[in-house]
Amino acid sequence: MSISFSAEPTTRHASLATVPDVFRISPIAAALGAEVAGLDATRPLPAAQVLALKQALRDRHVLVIKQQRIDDGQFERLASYFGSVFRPPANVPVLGSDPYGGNTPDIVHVSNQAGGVLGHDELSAHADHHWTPVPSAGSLLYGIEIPSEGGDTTWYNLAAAWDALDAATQREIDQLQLITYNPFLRKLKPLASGFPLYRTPDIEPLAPFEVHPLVRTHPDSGRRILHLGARTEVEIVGVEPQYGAALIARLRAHLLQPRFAYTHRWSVGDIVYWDNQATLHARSAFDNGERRLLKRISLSGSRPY
Ligand SMILES: O=C(O)CCC(=O)C(=O)O
Ligand SMILES: [Fe+2]
Repeated sequence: MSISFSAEPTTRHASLATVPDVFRISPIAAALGAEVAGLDATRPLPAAQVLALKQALRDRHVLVIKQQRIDDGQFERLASYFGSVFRPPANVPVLGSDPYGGNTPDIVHVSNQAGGVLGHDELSAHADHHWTPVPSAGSLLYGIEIPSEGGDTTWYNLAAAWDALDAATQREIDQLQLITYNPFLRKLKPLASGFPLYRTPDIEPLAPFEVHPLVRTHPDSGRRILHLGARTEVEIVGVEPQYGAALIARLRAHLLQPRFAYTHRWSVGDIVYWDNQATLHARSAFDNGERRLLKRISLSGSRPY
């Protein structure tokens, strides 16, 4: 797929201040991802560009929009072409909630600096707001300060992970219901044993929680998606705990394979827009002596089915 709106050659090595004047979307040579050049988010987007971006997101799940320099209002306008800002229920804490519940800023500063969230440690693969009643459709991260090494973000293609399962496993899990417990609630109620990967009967369930299908249907493409985070506390509804824990461990080992992944090395000015319904993302650690700042907007979604 290559979508181009002009026969002009792409401007290469443009400085951050100049955006190449040819809009182009090119797939990245990986299991997911496409690079977007020639988009100018300082201005309203032409209809053809918005439609091309939506189609590319559906097909490639992750869009890397290069060479942007925008203010918060322009960032919010860009995000609003794709939906409204995600707002959690007041009793469901999420990233950036203050203090863990209610009041979540529309733009969250993901940074190891004062006022930022998520520090500098590695983050395991997750989908933003997976544990809420109506999870987020997608998120946008805008890279402003980037360390010289580390802090790379890896996305995993959960549609490809489902497709690659053997037919017997697909049949086994197709109708299962999953609870993904809220890790921000777990932080408020820590266990001596740390963060469990599977809730067993000896652990009191965190509330509120929501039941969603383990295999969801993508609302735009209709594709089946293995809707499971890498390390979040989960429970399959109505199955024997030992069986459930073993099945989840097997599915996690499957979906975290490099063949389903794309790792992004950030440049200042990148905006990555990804589909939380079809992907997980993880981050590598970086040196806390270096600065890292990305601004994030999450978009509201719909109930998984
Ligand atoms: O820091 C990153 O690269 C990703 C952080 C993250 O998980 C998020 O912003 O949703
Ligand atoms: Fe995230």
